[in-house]
Amino acid sequence: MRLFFLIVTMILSAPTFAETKVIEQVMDMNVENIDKMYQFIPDYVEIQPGDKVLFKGTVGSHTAHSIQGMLPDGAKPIMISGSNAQEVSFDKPGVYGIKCKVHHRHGMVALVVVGDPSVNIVEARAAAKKRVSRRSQQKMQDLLDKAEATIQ
Ligand SMILES: [Cu+2]
Repeated sequence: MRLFFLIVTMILSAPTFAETKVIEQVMDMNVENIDKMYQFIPDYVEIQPGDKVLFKGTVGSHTAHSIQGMLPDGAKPIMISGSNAQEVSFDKPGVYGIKCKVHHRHGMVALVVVGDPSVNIVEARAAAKKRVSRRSQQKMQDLLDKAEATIQ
């Protein structure tokens, strides 16, 4: 019984640690449709300000770059290339559009939602229409719809 209370006390007093989610860049040459060949998996994550995303597999011609206009004001653009694993901290709330510079024309885009997406979702949607390639457009708008649905 004493041990039980000790454990409960430990759990209750544990500080809440920032979370790290993983986004992996995947290339699958066995699919028939080129739009499924290059992907960020998952292509949508929700985190809280202060949490991190570990970008894995940004090697070869893969990159992970912010899409211009698709990040909150004052946030540092993401620019990763030639790194097997790189962690990025997301401190400012809002939505962050991410693309692989080489394969975004085959739908290689992702969306990171940090806390409240309403901060910049209208601006991000407008920027996506201009900055996201034609073949990634529907996918990015779907990801933005998903983020928008979480707004209370
Ligand atoms: Cu790529």
